Amino acid sequence: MLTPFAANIELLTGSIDLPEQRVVSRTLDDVNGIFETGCHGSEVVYEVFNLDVPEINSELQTCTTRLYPGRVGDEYYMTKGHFHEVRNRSEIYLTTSGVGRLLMATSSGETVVHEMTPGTMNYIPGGWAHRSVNVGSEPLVFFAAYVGDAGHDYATIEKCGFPVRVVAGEDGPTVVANPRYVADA
Ligand code: S6P
Ligand code: ZN
Repeated sequence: MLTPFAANIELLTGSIDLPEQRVVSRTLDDVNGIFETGCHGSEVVYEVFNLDVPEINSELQTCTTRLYPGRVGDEYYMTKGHFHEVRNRSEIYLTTSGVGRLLMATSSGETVVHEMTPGTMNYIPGGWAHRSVNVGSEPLVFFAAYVGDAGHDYATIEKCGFPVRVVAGEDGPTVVANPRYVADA
């Protein structure tokens, strides 16, 4: 049985005050291939601060994501995106800073896009792949909690892409179809 724990999260940055955290940092090199155009370099696109607990379905994994502002071509910086390996595992996000879009898609291509602003709680039901996009000029920061044994399937998104992209249009962030998307047959 786990011992209860508490953490203090800096809402503007997503920093967590516990030493026992696992930090994942993704650079432009790491996310090359997710944008229409290639991207290279050691610039950090986003960081995830994870408070790991046992990967069992009676516990909840928690973490914060700090997604920096920036663009590759006309696309905003975004996360790689994933399905949960155990497909029916759900997740909630709570945005604490910045402005973004949460792209969600099923394996057959049904798509929902929701806004992320400070105070927004996004519920991601099981079966929906998810990717966050920073459409603002400050870091997009959000807290996430998800079922302990969910796991991450990145390969399907790497193979199929997402049905939509978010690009900088004349009137601001615009959701457009991704012609290179293929449904996961
Ligand atoms: C985990 C949750 C988030 C993402 C993070 C980075 O299930 O959805 O913590 O891991 O936002 O995105 P990605 O797609 O690189 O894991
Ligand atoms: Zn997830």
